[in-house]
Amino acid sequence: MVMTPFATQLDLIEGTMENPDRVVVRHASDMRGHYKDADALERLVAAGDPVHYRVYEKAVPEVPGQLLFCVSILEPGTVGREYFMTKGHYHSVPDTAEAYLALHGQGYMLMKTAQGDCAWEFMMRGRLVYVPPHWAHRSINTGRERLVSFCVYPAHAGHNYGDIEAQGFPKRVVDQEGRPAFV
Ligand code: S6P
Ligand code: ZN
Repeated sequence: MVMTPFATQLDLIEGTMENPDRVVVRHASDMRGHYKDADALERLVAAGDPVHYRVYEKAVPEVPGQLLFCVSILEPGTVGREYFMTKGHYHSVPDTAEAYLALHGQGYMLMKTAQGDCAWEFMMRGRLVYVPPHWAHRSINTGRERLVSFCVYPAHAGHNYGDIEAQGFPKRVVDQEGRPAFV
């Protein structure tokens, strides 16, 4: 049976999707273990546990040949000196790539491989970051406004968060006198 074509409407500045099938909302409390300054994160949780990021998706069958796409909004802010970021993940099917188109705000895509390579790419409106297969990826908002991006990836890719929870990334991105520094 063939699938029926569909369309959806995105707001490229707000980073929202009309009639999403899934909305992932991650609060500060969902980010435990990811920031160096755990006490600063707990202060943020106690002060109201604000939303860190939201991801809007349409559901498609998660099988080879299909594409999943999403629009996401990462709020600005810092935990200690570290900029707000996503958890980050490898794909469960490691040989699957992902393309990220930045729509609003400024930040970085931080990437790493299991072999110890580390790379980052700047994100601003109109910049497309290509995350090749086998690279874990995390987005980081280093600006003062929301970082909004659109992503697309093979629908069977899946998410592997465990390896990042266990090992983190080789670099942290911190505010040094108002500018992002990779430490
Ligand atoms: C999925 C894609 C994005 C992220 C989203 C949130 O492969 O990379 O949809 O899921 O940016 O990040 P994370 O690390 O919490 O899934
Ligand atoms: Zn991904």
